[in-house]
Amino acid sequence: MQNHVIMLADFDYFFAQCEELRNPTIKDKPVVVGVYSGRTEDSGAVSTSNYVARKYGVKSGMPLFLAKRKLEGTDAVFFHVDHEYYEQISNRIMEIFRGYATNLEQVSVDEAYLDVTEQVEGSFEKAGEYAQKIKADVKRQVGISFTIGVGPNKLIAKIACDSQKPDGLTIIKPEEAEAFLAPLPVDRLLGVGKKTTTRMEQMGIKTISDLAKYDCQRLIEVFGKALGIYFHNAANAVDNEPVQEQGEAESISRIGTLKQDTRDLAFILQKTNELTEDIAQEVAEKGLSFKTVSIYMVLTDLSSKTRSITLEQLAKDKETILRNTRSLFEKFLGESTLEVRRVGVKVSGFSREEPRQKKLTSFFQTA
Ligand code: TTP
Ligand code: CA
Repeated sequence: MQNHVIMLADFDYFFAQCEELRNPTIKDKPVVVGVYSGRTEDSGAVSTSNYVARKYGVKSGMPLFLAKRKLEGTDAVFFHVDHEYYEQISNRIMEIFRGYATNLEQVSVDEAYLDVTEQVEGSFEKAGEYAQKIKADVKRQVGISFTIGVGPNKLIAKIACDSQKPDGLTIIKPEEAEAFLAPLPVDRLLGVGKKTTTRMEQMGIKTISDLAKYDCQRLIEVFGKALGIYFHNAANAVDNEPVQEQGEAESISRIGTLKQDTRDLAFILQKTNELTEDIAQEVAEKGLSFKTVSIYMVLTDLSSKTRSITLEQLAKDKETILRNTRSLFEKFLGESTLEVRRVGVKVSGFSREEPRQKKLTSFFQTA
C-alpha cells in the first residue's frame, strides 16, 4: 500500500504578518495586533504579535496595557484586528494550495491540511522539495511566509509543524513517526487538555511513549470507549482521518461592548440590533437559512453566559433574529441580578439555498 503524504501549513504570526505586508516599513519593529474593547484607549487583549515583539515577552491573550509596558521605549506599532483583510489574504493562499493538493482541508483562517500523496507519488523525499515549491510560490504571489509539517497522517503533520516555527519545514517519515512522538509530553496531542494531562499524570503517563505502552482496555475504562481508543491510536502514531473539505461555517456571530454596564433591556437591545444588522446582511449574502438564535453576554463579574432558542422552522430574516434576541434577553434579565458588560448575537444550524462560497466565520472569536 502506498504511503499517504499529508502536509499541514500554518501561516507565521499571521495577523501581524498581514499588517507587515501592507506596511512594509514596520517589518523590523515590534508589531502587535490587538482586539480593543473600546472602553478606554488601551483596554483589550493581544491577538497576536510578530517575533520581534515576542522577544520582549508579548504573547497572544495578554492585556494590551501589559504588552505596551513590555514594549516601552521601543518603536513598537499597534494595530486593531482587521478580520476581513486577513480573510482575503487567507483565501488567496488557500486558492493557491488548491492547485497543489488533491484534497484541501482548511481548519482555520491560518491553517490547512493538504493531501499531496499523488503529487509526490508517496515519496517523502519529493515532499520536501514540493513543500519548498509551495512556500516559494505563495511567497512570490502573496508575500506571506508559513510553516509546513509533513507526515504520513494529519496527526503527525500537525505535531511536525508545531515543532519548528516560523518559516519552518519539518518532515517526519512513516518509519520515524513513533520515535518522533515518543519523548513529547502528552498534551501535544489534540484533545489532551489540562484535565486529561492531570488525570494521565496520576496514572503515571507523562510522555506520548508512556501513553503508547499503556493498556488500551484500561484507557477505555478511564476515558470511555471513543477517547480511550483515540488516545491509544494517536500515541502509536495511528490516525486514519482523511483530509477533507470542511462544510459550512457553523455559525455567524457578532459581539460588542456596551458603553456602560447595564440591566436596561432597551439599552442592550440598541447594541444587539446593530449587531443583528450585520449578521442579517451576512446571512443574506451567503444565502443561508438558520434554525437557532443565541445570545451571549459577559457580566460585570466577567462570567459569560449563552442562551439559545431553536426555531420551529428555518428562517432567514432579520425580524426573526430581533424578536428572539429580545425574548432571550428579557428572560435572562429576569433570571440574573448582575449587570451586563458585553453582548453577542449568533445564528446557527444553517441550511443553504445557493451555491457555497468560502468564508471563515468564527464563533464569538473576540477577546
Ligand atoms: P496562531 O497560529 O496560534 O498564531 P500566529 O499565527 O499568530 O503565530 P505562529 O503560528 O507563528 O505561532 O494563531 C493564528 C491567528 O489567530 C493569529 O495570527 C491571531 C489569531 N489569534 C487570536 O486572535 N488570539 C489568540 O489567542 C491566538 C493564539 C491567535
Ligand atoms: Ca499561525
